[in-house]
Amino acid sequence: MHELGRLEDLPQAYRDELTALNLVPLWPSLRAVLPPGVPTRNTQPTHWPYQSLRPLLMQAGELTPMEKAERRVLVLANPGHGLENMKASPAMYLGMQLLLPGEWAPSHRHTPNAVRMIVEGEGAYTTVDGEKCPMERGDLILTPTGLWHEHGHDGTDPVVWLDVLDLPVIYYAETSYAIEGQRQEVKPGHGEQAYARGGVAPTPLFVRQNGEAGAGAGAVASHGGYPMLRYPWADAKAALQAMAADLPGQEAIQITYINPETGKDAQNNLGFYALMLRPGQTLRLPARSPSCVFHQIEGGTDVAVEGHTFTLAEADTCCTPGYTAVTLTNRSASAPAFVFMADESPFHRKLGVYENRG
Ligand code: 1HN
Repeated sequence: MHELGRLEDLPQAYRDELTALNLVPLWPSLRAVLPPGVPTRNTQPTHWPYQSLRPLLMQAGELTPMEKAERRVLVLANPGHGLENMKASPAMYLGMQLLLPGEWAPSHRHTPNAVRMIVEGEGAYTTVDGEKCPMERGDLILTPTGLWHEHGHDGTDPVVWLDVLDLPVIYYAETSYAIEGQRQEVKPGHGEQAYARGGVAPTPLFVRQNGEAGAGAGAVASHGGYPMLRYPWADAKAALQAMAADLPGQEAIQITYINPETGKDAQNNLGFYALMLRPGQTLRLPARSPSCVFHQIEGGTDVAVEGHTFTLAEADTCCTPGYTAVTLTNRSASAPAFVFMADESPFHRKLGVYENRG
């Protein structure tokens, strides 16, 4: 690719005239916005060890009462995007949130889509669109766009969870806003009960036709098209273990968190997955366009990317840029490792730019 003209090559008077009319010449910037072969990525491989951030999060619990925080969160910010921009990657926001016993995070709803991955503690719950979801280690709880949500804590010890939001892209599109609300009335019914067994779905007296979604027709709340809000870790782990036992020759033991009525990704813009690495296993993930986030649920994993190797201990989180292969190695020779993953695949597919380069 040959070099194009620079801004400095143009007479200052001409540049001033352009500026005065809100005009910009393309050619000095063309190569920057369309680099050859692979995009420029600001996302730096970044590791957030839980043991180093936890004391600071607990300190936030002493320094800042809930009334002054609303959501008491330390944001996991990627230095490549500028810490103040609160991005782990172009489309992903990550935060570690602390709720202390007896505290309550008031009800609101907003345009960004959120999920919580529960990291530590017992006794807290989040109520989403009237469904009370208990929070236990490893559970994934959805807060899809527009649904009311609030958090409470009836237990005795601090509860911490990882928030994953598509906030950067919703904010970029100038579509991010919130509405404050009243405490929700809890309604009966739990999606994780109605959809607890694979291959069968609730059917309110033959309302369901072949291939037609039935949720919302009475037996279970549809929550605006998101009938399953809580994905218990016990069930996800059991699915991974059953698959590993059933297919001893299969390399990748991975599940996708899906909407059980549509079979599609559980949420609009971000994809959520869990992986099991057999004892001692090394698994190479292909170079794909989306950035990824890895969070260690159980065990320990080495994450190798672009010459860095992050040693993930339990509750550690890291992120990797797109278009880059990632190699995961279970550090234990005797126990499996379980990793939660989030990525930008649904967003890339919607944009029509999703790539798997192998
Ligand atoms: C939010 O609503 C929560 O509800 C957590 O717990 C983090 C970050 C940005 C915007 C909204 C919550 C958030 C958030």
